[in-house]
Amino acid sequence: MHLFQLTNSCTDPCLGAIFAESRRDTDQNGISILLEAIELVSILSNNRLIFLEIFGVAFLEMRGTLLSITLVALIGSVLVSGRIEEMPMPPELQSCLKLIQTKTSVTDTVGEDIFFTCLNSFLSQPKKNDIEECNLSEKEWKKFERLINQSMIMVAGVPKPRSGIRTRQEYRKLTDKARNAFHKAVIELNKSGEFKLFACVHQGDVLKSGHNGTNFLGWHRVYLAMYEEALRRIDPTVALPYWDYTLDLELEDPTKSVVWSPCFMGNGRGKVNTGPFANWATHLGNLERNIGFSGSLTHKSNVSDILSKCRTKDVTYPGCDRRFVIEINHNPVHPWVGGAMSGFKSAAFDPVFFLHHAMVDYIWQLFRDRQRDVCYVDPSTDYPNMPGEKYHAANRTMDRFPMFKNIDGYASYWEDHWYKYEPSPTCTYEQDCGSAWLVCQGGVCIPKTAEECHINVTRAYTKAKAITGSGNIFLEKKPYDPGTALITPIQNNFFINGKADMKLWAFVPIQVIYMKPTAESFPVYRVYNDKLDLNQDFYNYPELNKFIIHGHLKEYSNCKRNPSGANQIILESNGINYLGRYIEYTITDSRLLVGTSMVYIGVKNPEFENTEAIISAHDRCGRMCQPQCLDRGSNPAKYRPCSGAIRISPASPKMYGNTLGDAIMDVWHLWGRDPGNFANKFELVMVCNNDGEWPWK
Ligand SMILES: [Cu+2]
Repeated sequence: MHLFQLTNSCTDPCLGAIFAESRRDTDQNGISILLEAIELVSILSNNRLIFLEIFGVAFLEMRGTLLSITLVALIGSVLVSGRIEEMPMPPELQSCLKLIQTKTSVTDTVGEDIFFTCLNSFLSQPKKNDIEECNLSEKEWKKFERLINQSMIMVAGVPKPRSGIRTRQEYRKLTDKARNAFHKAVIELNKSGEFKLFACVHQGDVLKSGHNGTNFLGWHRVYLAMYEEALRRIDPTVALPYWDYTLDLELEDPTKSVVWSPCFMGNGRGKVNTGPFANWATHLGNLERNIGFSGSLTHKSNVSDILSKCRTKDVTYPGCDRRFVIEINHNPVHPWVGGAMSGFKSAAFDPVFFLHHAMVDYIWQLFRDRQRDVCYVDPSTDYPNMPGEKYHAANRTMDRFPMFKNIDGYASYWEDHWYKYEPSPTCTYEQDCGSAWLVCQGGVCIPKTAEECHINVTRAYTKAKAITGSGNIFLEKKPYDPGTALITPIQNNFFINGKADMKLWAFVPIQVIYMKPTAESFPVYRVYNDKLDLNQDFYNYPELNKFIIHGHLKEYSNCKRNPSGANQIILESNGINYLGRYIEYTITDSRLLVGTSMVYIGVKNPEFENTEAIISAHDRCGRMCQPQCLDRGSNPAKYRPCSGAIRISPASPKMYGNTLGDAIMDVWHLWGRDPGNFANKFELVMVCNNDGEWPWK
């Protein structure tokens, strides 16, 4: 049943306005219910926000007979109790956010990174019905263990790879032939079912013992070496490439990188349907990505920060300063790729996972080389213990690799006998990047864009090199088009508890209120007496300046601004009592001091069981917005900071729609084609004001 709310915010009583609405809903059994608003009850109070609740007669149309069943007439007080309730932040998430808060602040660390780190460790906790896990049989796990044992030979107590040592190169440095061979091996691995086994290893206890601590580096090192060995059983010429995304950040828009083309990883947005891994699936459905909406790629400066340290304790979680922690630098790459990569339990189902982690391992290797050569520290024994943390203990058996202890991941035999790294490409004026896919510009290697995948890049490069001795000359950088970064909508996977179906979802309207970020100004001016006043941009009125909040929130270094003023606020819902994630964005106007916009965010439909979810929001620069909840009983409506965790029940009045269309119609009371007032009934508002305050107290 629908209830109707009217807002009367006029100073003059404007009670004449009567909105009625009639619509047809179809319930679960296919019985169509005609709801008609027949009466309007109004309350008037001076200069106050007034809600008029219209309650109708519901006619149940059944077998052709109209049966009048109910007349409900509830006259609400100013703000009736809604079906969305504020919840406290789940304690595990709260304590993680608190812990980080003591170590850093949102002026030093990008808020989204902090939230992502804590949210993922919270969502990775084993739950009672963990359908997100692979659920492999004992037989399959035995097979995996056999594969691992077959991967190595013990020589005088030292494990060595059966296929011998190899060299890992940057992904773009592979020749076309080598790259195709690598792709082919991954495809074969998938066909044999082994890829799935590997992807499923990155679940369960591994999420605890292989993340948020010292063992992160070692565990993933062993994991990658074994994965690489599995590829080499298929093709012994193959080595695992690393994806050096610091190169992609040299592009104005890293989402344009050739990595996201059919020549490399396939498309970066929506269902992966181009390239070598087209139409792949995860254990939960289609392989999907949404590159560039959330998170960030690690910048060269992050790498040099890490390399300024000598001891493992400074570069492993929790670390004294988060900037230097390799794991924390690695985290935002996951949501940057999005889709499967953004959930730790599904991440390894995207083949790019292994290239990302090879990069992480490469950075660690650079750190280890420096430890030995500059700091005189032995990296194989510099294993900090985390007091009170048993999963990361040096002598604990390594999860899924029982022949190793955690500390064995730090042993030097990996770099001595298993693999080496070819340094990431660099260039000079005379010497190009050594790859047809990289352009030398000002001594920096910049990747080509996805568009160039269609051109025979390699042939042109070889030709140019034959003539000039360097492939540099024909290489032009594409101008950055800031407009395009905003235009692709997000494809959600609509998974709830392992099943993808729109019918399982409901949509909650959320209001976003944003304030102008301090640094924005636009080249438009006021005119007086035929003269442009160049002192102040048109949108910056001095009388408004006092309202601008100078919070100096830390933002991503590669954060780009659109000269039109169009900005994006990205909202996310993550299930607490169900498994499901939904992302949506809204376009905001950063020319204005303050503005508002609306987002309809998907959550599990609460029809059968109350829905509990965490709603969070951030802008493209990674600055978090403050969730604010409606203060019940306030008049006019007041909002106060809250956790963003909400419980949604189907109780009256319903604050969500079963479809996006329903949700829009609930907010906007359309009279024919004319939009009516929107009912002021947002239970949750996201305030993005850059005030420098921590959103979670
Ligand atoms: Cu991992």
